[in-house]
Amino acid sequence: MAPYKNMLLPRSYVIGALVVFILFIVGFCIQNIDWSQKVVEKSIELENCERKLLPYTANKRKMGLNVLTPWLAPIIWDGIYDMNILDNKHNSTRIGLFVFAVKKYIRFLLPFLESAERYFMVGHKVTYYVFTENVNNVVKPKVVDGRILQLHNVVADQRWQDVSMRRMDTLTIFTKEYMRNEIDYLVCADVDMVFNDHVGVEILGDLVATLHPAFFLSELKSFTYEHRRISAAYIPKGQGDFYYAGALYGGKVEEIYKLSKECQKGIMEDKKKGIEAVWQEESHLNRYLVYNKPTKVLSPEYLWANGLGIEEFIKRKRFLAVPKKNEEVRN
Ligand code: 4GW
Ligand code: MN
Repeated sequence: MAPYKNMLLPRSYVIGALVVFILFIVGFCIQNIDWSQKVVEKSIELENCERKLLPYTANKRKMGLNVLTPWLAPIIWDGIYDMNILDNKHNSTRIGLFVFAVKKYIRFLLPFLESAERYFMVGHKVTYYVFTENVNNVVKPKVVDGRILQLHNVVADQRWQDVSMRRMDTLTIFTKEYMRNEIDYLVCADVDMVFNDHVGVEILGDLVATLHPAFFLSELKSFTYEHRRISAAYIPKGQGDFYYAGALYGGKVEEIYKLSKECQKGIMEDKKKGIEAVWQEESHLNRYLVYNKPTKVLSPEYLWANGLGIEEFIKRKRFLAVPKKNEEVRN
């Protein structure tokens, strides 16, 4: 055995030297590759793609254009799902749509509901949960068979910020028990919107949030999170993934119960201190979603406002803000 052992030593030297030599050559080649040229080539390659590569900023592709979050939740863009499969999967799913139309915002309700009849969860079991301060004044739309319109009374708060935030309190109450017997998923929306294209069961998930149209191409540092430590909505600088909108989110009833309970708790804690988060319940929602990651994220196709975001990437404007004049809506 001894002679073999002696022979192995020089052979491993030779192999070692070879490896070093190869690494040297590879290193030399890599050094000579023009990486910026590679990016250009990739862009040309992708020229015929529907969503082109954005110019690189700090060498990072814009997060909002991805189809997966870093924690592997899908980001829903047109074309990434198969409607037939999903419609079949959800053939007995019951879906709720929660909306507030208080004071002057009652004017948005009819167009909102009529457009929902046309585009929202068509062919599925839908219950509308409408909250207003005077249910007798509501002009009801014609609702297709299998869909239910429920009108509920709610206090009309004086300050608009409180009207908007009251949605969290109301959600807590209704998702705790009442809604559990009636629906599987709940979608919560602003009323100053119209459905403008298909919005179906592809948006359903345990916990679903929507990318805010003004921030889906922005860097983390420009998100308008609540950064004051004193607020319950506080998000430390450098933390967070996306800036989500308060105008559309949803999930399983149990998940919306947990979400609204936590946000409502934060709103009340702030009130006791005499403060209010910078974007009211949207700030609390964003904080919740930093620590409870959504299982599905909706692209801004599902929440668009003309003139607010960069349109280049938006193929379908499915849920569209209705332009409003201050004097028409201010209470
Ligand atoms: C300013 O005078 C107001 S009034 C701001 C909100 C107001 C308001 C909001 C209201 O008087 N009645 C009302 O039902 N809301 C609800 O809160 C409604 O569902 C509305 O879509 C939601 C959020 O308010 P917003 O749509 O005005 O918020 P942004 O401007 O962020 O879309
Ligand atoms: Mn709105």
